[in-house]
Amino acid sequence: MPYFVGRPSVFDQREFQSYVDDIFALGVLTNNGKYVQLLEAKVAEVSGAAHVVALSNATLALELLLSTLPRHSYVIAPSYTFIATTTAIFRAGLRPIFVDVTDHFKIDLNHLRQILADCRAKQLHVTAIMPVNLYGGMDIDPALFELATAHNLKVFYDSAHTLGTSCQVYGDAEVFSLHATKLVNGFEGGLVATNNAHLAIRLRQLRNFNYLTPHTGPIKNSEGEFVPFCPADEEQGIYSYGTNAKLSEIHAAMALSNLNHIGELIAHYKANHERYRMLINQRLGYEVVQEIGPFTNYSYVVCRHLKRDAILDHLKTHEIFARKYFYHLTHQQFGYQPQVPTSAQLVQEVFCLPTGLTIDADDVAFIAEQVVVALTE
Ligand code: T4K
Repeated sequence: MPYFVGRPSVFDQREFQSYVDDIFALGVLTNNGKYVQLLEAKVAEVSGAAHVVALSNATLALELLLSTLPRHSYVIAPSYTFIATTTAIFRAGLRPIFVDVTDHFKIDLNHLRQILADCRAKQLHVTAIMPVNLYGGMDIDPALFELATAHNLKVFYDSAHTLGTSCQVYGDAEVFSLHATKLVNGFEGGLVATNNAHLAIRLRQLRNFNYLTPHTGPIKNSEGEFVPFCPADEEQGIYSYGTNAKLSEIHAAMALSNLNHIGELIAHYKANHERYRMLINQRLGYEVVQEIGPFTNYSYVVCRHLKRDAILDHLKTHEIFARKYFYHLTHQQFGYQPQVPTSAQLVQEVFCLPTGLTIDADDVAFIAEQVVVALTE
């Protein structure tokens, strides 16, 4: 049987089916229905966020979040990420500056300091840092926040991989993905988690064509000033252009039925991760399967080896479809040439092994054995 990295995890199909029956009985299929609201409340509970806004996918969630920044300003983000991160910056009308990452996939703070100094010297209008919490692990070095505060920058996290990793929201906002290949599968879907009420209301409008609805009414910002995006007389007015980034009820129901079991999900992924580490690293005597912690949801089994491509070729002969996440540095697709040597090395060496609810201990043993064979024969 073939083994895939992204085979969706569905915790309890019957629970999902009961939600689907309820949705049809209610007759509300989209536009902020019961299951979108239940999902937002559950994510708020799990992530510790005061406000959660559900959207149709994480790429649009990132784009709309970034669109709240001044147009044409600069955002500092890693190039070593999925193309969605960089695409969202451009589509929001912003300009990226690419920062290198460490061997542990976190922003290289020395490079970040250098970039900030350069930007200051050139008087570039930088408005945000967007760290990417890759592979289930969090990039939460206090020095990162100190730099952001010192330069008056927002910190917007691309946390597409990390729902369930932390029960606290870091930075100004975090964006989670509910794509079918993620730990919490909603077929598709994205979430913005934030403690900023104003930002949450803004995103609720943007996801719904920028309509002003009764519950988004006139509000004040943290300085107590009136925020002038609501026409004085009309609840149904449109502030300016928005888009349709709403999550449907079916997607929300799927995500909720999985999120209800987040503890069991993480336990399963963790057991797979630990077994892989034991069967590969201990056998070989060096680290192929990477440690992502201390804060992780174990959703990706990330490996690193100079012989990556040969390993993948061997695995394929046994119908094991490991993935190179990520193969291209995203800046290349937009014609940039930053100096990011560690990122350039990582894309040559990193690969991910199958995990998730469809992969059990016996599968892990078989796949691990093939990795060891590829490296020893
Ligand atoms: N930021 C970061 C850092 C991200 O990694 C992502 C997405 C985003 C932002 C944006 O999130 P979303 O807008 O997607 O919510 C996947 C996902 O499409 C994407 O969500 C994910 N990251 C990215 C890393 O990977 P592929 O290219 O792996 O998909 P695909 O179709 O090749 O599927 C992978 C494997 O999974 C296949 O070999 C078969 C298996 N599979 C997949 C699906 C969807 C199944 O067995 N069943 C399925 O339904 O993109």
